[in-house]
Parts: sequence; C-alpha cells; structure tokens
Amino acid sequence: MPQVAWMMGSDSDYPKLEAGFKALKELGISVEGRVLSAHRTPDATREFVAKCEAGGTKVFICAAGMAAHLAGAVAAHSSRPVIGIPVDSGALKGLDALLSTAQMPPGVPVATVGIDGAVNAAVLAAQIIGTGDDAVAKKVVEWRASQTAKVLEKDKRLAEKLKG
Ligand code: RP5
Repeated sequence: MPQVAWMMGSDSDYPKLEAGFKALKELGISVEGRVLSAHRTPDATREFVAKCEAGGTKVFICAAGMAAHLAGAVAAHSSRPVIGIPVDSGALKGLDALLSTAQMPPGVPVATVGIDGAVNAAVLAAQIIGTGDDAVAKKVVEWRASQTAKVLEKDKRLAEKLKG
C-alpha cells in the first residue's frame, strides 16, 4: 500500500488538489488517490481505510467540500494521522468545509490545513513520515530550500522590474 492514501469527496475536487499530488511526487512519497465520500460511499471508505492500515499506510489525506466529514470519518476508523483539506466548492466557498473538517470532538484529531491547502497537506504528510524516515526528512529540507530559492528569484525579478 502507498505511504499516503489521499481520498477526495469527488473528482470535481481534484483540480484543487493536483499541486499537492505533484509535491508528494517531488518529495518521493508514494500516494494512492481515491474518490470516496463519508456520506455517499461510507462502506467503501471504511473498507479502503482498513486495507491501508493493514498495508502500512502512514498518513491519510482527506479532501472534501461542503459538509466535509470525510476526514473526520476516516479519523474515526484509524489510529494513523489524518490531514484534512477543506475544499472550496458550493455556495459557502469552503467556509462550511473548513468548520466541518477542523472542529472535531476531543480525542479524534484531524490536522486541518487551509481551504484548498493541498500543497501544505502534502508537505505536512512528508514531515510526519520524515520523523521516522531520514531519507524523507532530507527530501523535505531540500524541497523547502528549493521553495526559498524560487521566492528569492521572484524578489530579484521584482527588483529588476522596479529598476526599469
Ligand atoms: C463534496 O461535494 C465533494 O467533496 C465536492 O467538493 C462537492 C461536490 O461534489 P460533486 O457534486 O462534484 O460530486 O462532497
């Protein structure tokens, strides 16, 4: 089984998540993506979580919009870390999903990133895995360094523009 199992409530969520899948790839983390829903496919969700747990998956990432209970439902069925991504879909623009994902009862945490925060979810998953895997921890440091270089490059570009 993959190191990260990444569920999303619908394939319509995927465009908001694509950059996170790319980041996981750059970080050398294996991932399986699935469309599963707390409300619309509860049995299949539970079965997938059990299969991942048995197969050694380290972290779950769950993305959903509206009444986003996917991350919470997965956390209820797993003792592994669950990262929740509230997705901006529907009339309330992700605020509904943010509150539904973050506000868990005591003892069943979901590490919630910001609305559409797929890249942060990927990096956080790598950081969690990196606590027990030096190669992954090293990749995270390298990834962060490349991000720093990119921002410094933007700074240089702006300085050039303002000069001219
Ligand atoms: C949520 O409803 C999904 O996560 C998605 O954000 C939203 C709309 O789903 P679809 O109607 O596109 O399947 O459960």
